[in-house]
Parts: sequence; structure tokens; C-alpha cells
Amino acid sequence: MKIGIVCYPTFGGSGVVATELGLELSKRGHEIHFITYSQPVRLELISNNVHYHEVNVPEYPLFHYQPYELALSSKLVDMVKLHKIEVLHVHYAIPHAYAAYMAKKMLQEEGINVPIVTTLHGTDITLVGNHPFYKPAVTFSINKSDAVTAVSKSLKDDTLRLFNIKNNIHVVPNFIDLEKYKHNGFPDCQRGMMAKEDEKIITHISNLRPVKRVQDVISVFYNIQKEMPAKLMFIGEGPEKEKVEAMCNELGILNKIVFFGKSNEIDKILCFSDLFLLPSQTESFGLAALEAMASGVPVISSNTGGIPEVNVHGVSGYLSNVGDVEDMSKNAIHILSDEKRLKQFKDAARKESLKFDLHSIVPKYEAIYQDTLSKC
Ligand code: GMT
Repeated sequence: MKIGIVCYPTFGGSGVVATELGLELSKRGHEIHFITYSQPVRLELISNNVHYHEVNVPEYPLFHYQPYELALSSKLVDMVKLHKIEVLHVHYAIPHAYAAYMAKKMLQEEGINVPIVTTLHGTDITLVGNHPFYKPAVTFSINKSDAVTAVSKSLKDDTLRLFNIKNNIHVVPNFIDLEKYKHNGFPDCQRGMMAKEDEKIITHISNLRPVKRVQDVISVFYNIQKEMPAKLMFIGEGPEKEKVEAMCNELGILNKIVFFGKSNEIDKILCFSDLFLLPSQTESFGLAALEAMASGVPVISSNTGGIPEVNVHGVSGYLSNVGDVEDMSKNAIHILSDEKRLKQFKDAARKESLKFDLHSIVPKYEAIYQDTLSKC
């Protein structure tokens, strides 16, 4: 198939999933066209089967806001016609599903029918999409898509609860390339460079937005390091960064924290981690937790949204109520304080991640594309 993929090209989970999906589909023989405003961060390889088309939004002083949706719709029309794209798969309802619907209508005027598959990722539903400013457009775009998928059962339920949806929503969970996240023995795992032999390595990865509750990460780490030698690897950039730095400084633990900023080497950092912290307020799935588990890193997380569909309480880690840093700290110390127990959790985390192997999930998307094509 010739598939157009529209996504946010940034470090966010939706862009990562869309990129990994496109790359895997290309390996399975499909022709993939990424259409977005800059090259997706994880799109390292442009091959014969993978194309990238940039959406340009010309600056015009009359416009207070430059109309990205308009530019994207026009680009989609042009690319579908030029490359004979058969299916458009848009990740994130806002504004991608909306722009794709406009493109579809324009193409229909020329006798071309291209089905739209929309994947909901979370914040497009739970945080932004539900805002009264966007709600009618998001509802419309979801209902007008030829197929809709959500990355967890929890997100499907939220969508049905918050919007007046008439379309069926398929749950297609996020997936992971298990080969990339090798457990027990990454060849160039640099643990020795990051911490001393007796120090436990705790990791957090996010875009440091308020929804990630990064202050809870610091509080839990503070409690851990009171009990045992430990280091915190802090990966990501975002609006809460200054608060985090100030808090670490006040607590006198700045020297125990390594700030990585945005990183494309998540697998290399996770290979030497002992524990992953994800205390988010809400999370439709928690791709970062799955990446950790695939690397054999147990997860201490909040019990919210789709996280319990990924992190299994008492097996791959523990779940606590949002904001309950005492319970999270207790659970973290429980796992880390006994080497045999830590090993059991590490092995179980990796084992749980196998359920999300890309080889079993990607065919679900292929089946959805085929189904929409057969109906159009
Ligand atoms: O979590 C973020 O802030 C990024 C966001 C995004 O839109 O890229 O992530 C969402 O999609 C990911 C991939 O499906 C999920 O793993 C994240 O849980 C979800 N984030 C939230 O629901 C807050």
C-alpha cells in the first residue's frame, strides 16, 4: 500500500509511534510518505520506501496566526495526487484529522477517494481536545474518519465519555521494537560512566509538562537516596525544568542528578537504569514506561489512564494513586533494596513488554487500512 502518515515530528510519544510505525511498514514493503512541518526526530533513515514531505506555511503579516491546517490540507491533496497515496493515517486529532477531512473532500471533487485513519493519542482527547474551543471540531473529525484507533482501552473509554462519538473506536496499543531495547547486556552499556558500582540508577523521561508531575519524581528520588546511594537520570526539556532544578537545589541533591535534555539515545540510557519513575497526572498509555520495561527496567508509576494496561502492579513494577509520593517511595525502595527482588522485577518488566512487540501490533494497522480501502 501507499500510506501517508501525518504526525507531530517532535519528541512526544505520538510522533515517536507514528515514525516507528512508518519505518516498520516500509520494511514490510509499503511505500510510506511522512507529511509534516519538519523531519520527525526518530526518522533517521530515508530509504527507497520512505519519503518525507515538508509542509511549509508561508509567513504573511496580515495573518495573526499562520493557517497550518490549510497548508497541511493543500499539501495532503498535492501529495495524494502526485504519489497516488491510497490511505492517510493521521496521528493526533488536532488539527490533523480535521485537515485530512478537508483534503479528502477536496480530492473527492476530483473523483479521488482516500480513506482517513485517525489515531487518538491522549492529550488530543483528555487535555486539549476536550476544551470547548476545539470540542466540536474534534468530535466532527473523529466521526468523519473512516477508521479511528485509540492507543489504550482507557483512552477509548475517555473518548466515548467526553465526546458524542458515533464511530467505532479500535484499540490498537502502542508497540515497541524489542530488538532495539536489549535486556541484559547491551554491548556498549556505559553504566560505569554514570554511577559508582554501589549506586542505584533511577530514570525519568518526559517533556516536563505539568501533567508529568515532575516534582513527584524529585520527591520520590529524594526519599530513595536517603535510604541508599542513588543517581537520577533526568531526560527531557519542558516548562517545569526550572522548577525541578530549583527544587533539587533546595533539597541539596543537585550533585546526584544528571540532566540529559532532549535525547535520541533513550535505549542507551535505559540500558543502565535500575528503576523508572512515571508519576503522571494522566497518561493515555505511557510509551516511556513501555520503553523502560523493554529494557528490563521496572516502573513506579501512578495508577491512571492507560498506565495499568502497560505496567502490571506487583509484576513489572508498582502503581500508586496520583500524587502519593510516600507510597511510590516505599515501593521503589522495596524493589531496589534487595538484589534478588530487583532482578525478578527486571526480568518480569521485560517479559511484560513482549505483549507489545511491534511484529504483533503493526499488522493490526495493516488490517485496518485494508478494511477502509475495501469499503471505499
Ligand atoms: O505525553 C506527552 O506529553 C506526549 C503525548 C503526545 O501527544 O505525543 O503523549 C501521548 O501519546 C503517547 C503515545 O501514544 C502516549 O504514550 C502518552 O501516554 C500520551 N500522553 C498523555 O496522555 C499525557
